Amino acid sequence: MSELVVRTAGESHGPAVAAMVEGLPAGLAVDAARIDADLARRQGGYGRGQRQKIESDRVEILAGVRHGRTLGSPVVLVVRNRDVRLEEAEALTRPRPGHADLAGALKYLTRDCRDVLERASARETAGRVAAGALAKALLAEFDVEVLAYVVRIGAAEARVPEAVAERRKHRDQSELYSPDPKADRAMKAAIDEAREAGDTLGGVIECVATGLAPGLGSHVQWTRKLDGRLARAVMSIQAIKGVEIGLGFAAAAMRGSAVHDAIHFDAAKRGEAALGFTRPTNGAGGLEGGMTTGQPLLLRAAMKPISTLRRALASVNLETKKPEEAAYERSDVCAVPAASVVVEAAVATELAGAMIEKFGGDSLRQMRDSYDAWRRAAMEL
Ligand code: EPS
Repeated sequence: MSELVVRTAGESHGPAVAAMVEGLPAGLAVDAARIDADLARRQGGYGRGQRQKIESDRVEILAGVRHGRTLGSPVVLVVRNRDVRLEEAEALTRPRPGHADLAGALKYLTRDCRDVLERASARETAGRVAAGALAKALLAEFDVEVLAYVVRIGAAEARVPEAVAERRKHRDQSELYSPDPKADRAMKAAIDEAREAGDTLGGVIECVATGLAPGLGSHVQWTRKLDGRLARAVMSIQAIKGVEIGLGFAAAAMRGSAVHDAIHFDAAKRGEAALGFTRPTNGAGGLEGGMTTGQPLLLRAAMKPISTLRRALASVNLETKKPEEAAYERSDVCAVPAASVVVEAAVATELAGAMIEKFGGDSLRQMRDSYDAWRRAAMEL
């Protein structure tokens, strides 16, 4: 079975962040400018701190690509850091509640939390976003589009337009990466207030993927269920504390008749992703039995407020074991917009993996033939 594997490496203030992407078919066009555009978006968004004024993330492609196309061998992507000071940086001995500091120090038997926080830092997500751009390029070959945007910052909520194209248009013009221009002012105000109070703010990200063939993922083994795999990919993003698909938690308070999506058939829609099967609602968020239904995939992620607080919480000095305030390091006030770019990359990576598992071959040509053959057979059902 073909498999897509993405791994990252690198410390926040080390020389670079890297990603290795193994399992892409040969022949996929790789456009460094497209990767850089996502890297730039990840660096942006209202609420970011001083670090992003230092960095200017650009991808270097070190392996797996020739004449602008993948070779089928592992692709290695590198983003060099500018703020390199891993060796000189001071020890951090007053763990920040909410960061990986204390759990990591105890795990690795050290009093210097820096040994842990440098890798735990969300800087790592530059690697996931670079890899995700390749996944999006593969999905685009099959008319699959993945889009993530910010629907909540603190108490400020966005209204999500019906049309995905409208969501994209507004998101691309918004400093908050929100799909609702009317929400931006309240979101910005909430971030400004948190900043002034020496505090931080979280929010909610929504991700939609359209054009997915039905039957991606699998019901046969829990490790292969696509909902579980998406949840893992998104939950593992720094500061994400909740993931829901479709109605998610709201479904728990509703009756089955209001939750599940009736099935209809419309021969005029035979050529669409869902092969003519239509649903008046999408409470399932495009997944049933761990497989795609052909409806848009809809996922939401809850991000907690960043744990580095200028008005620090109580902590303990690991050297003295005496109470002291947690360390304060330069950080962001709100990184929900940036995290939305990471969610988009993580979802795209899982979906590209599911496509490769079902249709993959050594080359993109072979993958396309396999996809077309499956569609033809499904239409004959
Ligand atoms: C982070 C702290 C900040 C963030 C960083 C994540 O970095 P610094 O300590 O250098 O100011 O800016 O995120 C990034 C560097 C990035 O590129 O996303 C943390 O402690 O997790």
